[in-house]
Amino acid sequence: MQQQSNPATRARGKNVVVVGTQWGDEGKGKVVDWLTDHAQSVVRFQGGHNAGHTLVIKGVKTALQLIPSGIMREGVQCFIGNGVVVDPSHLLLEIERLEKIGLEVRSRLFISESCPLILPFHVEVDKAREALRETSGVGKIGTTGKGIGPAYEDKVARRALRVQDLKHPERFAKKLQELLELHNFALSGYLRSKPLEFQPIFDHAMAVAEQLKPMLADVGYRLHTANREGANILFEGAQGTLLDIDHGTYPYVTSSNCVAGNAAAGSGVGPEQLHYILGITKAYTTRVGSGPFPTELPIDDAGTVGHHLSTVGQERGTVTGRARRCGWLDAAALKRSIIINGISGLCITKLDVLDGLKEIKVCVGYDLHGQRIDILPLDADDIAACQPIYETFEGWAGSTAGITQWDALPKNARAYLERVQSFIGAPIDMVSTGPDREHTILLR
Ligand code: 2SA
Ligand code: MG
Repeated sequence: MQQQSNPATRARGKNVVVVGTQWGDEGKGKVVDWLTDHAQSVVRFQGGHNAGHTLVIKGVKTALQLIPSGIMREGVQCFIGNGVVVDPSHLLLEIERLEKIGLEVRSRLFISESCPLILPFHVEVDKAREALRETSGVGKIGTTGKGIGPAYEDKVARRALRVQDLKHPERFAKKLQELLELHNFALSGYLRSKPLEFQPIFDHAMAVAEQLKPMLADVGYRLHTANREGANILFEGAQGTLLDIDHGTYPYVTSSNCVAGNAAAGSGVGPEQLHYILGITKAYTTRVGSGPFPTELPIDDAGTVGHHLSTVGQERGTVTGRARRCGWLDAAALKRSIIINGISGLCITKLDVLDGLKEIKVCVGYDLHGQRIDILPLDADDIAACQPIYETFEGWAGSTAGITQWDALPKNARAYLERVQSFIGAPIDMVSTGPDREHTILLR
């Protein structure tokens, strides 16, 4: 592979979409932050504060949940698109947290008026449903408990309170009353949880509204105008393709479309504005929450590969602190993601976590009820029944941590990446070899 400079990210007016190709936590935050060198606008288009994007800048770690990673760069404008569900209290807390570390946030954060709101009863419903699934034996989804699913349900049912309602106290009160009645009916009934009161929710929302109002904007139009004036836009995906509501391992998914196509619908620009789709892929696989995971390894026993990935990779949820499940890279699942997203190029992250392993395996297909298939099936029960078929590679002795040149990688690391690239049929354009901005190999 040749080291070059990336034309897709450097030309004026060229926009990049960054999406996770696995079950989230691929390292998107770091890559978005790195790419922001060439972008003037960064947009979130789906999900909510269930996302956790960890950035390490000059050794200092910052975790963002709702605000685009671009906020860490001075002068970059950040947008929360209509496809995002917004918990107004959380948003304010996150703004204040960033201001505490000296960042100017309010003058360069723009929030779409059309975002549905997450309100306290959504959180209660989310938690109560998970508890019910557990006691009834259906099994938990393993949600982050942030109210994401119930908020999207209200959106699709056309009864959600939206950010724009914050500007109209009377309208807000009326809609809130109706929505609260509906959810309290479920909470006090089959969900066997405590119903919530109107007044504290209303008063708190109105207090927060005063602070958020100056940041409300027509996001789609602003992006359109900025792009016409030459700005590069970066669309920052959250979660990952295999958690997508339509294309993921349903029902063990999140409630939004995480795929690249939604960057347009979720921010209010046309699909022709998505010029380059960068898929982020961890050099192995992780998943938090329940659901099938063909290449999963046990992580508890010291000396095993699973334990190595979990501990060396520091695989814990950014939002919930949950231990992530770990396993080998599943290239057959990756093949599916590449097709769904229309990936232009991949960035492989956390390669250095594989340093020191004797052998490295890659899943290149499955045995499903005696039949060989080479791409992830669509039905979660079929995925659960898949026996992975592996190719095995020799590991490498040296460290890849912090390497910035392709040729400086150990020979076996290069062979591993080249094989993955040829199997999935998409180019690897970047390799990340550590958490810091500088730990990056650029290949195109
Ligand atoms: P939800 O809360 O309704 O979106 O949960 C539904 C499923 O989606 C998964 N999910 C995630 N998976 C990976 N990373 C996520 N963000 C945090 C992180 C998660 C955390 O970056 O670490 O801290 O635990 C994320 N958000 C949602 C979730 O596990 C369910 O499987
Ligand atoms: Mg994360």
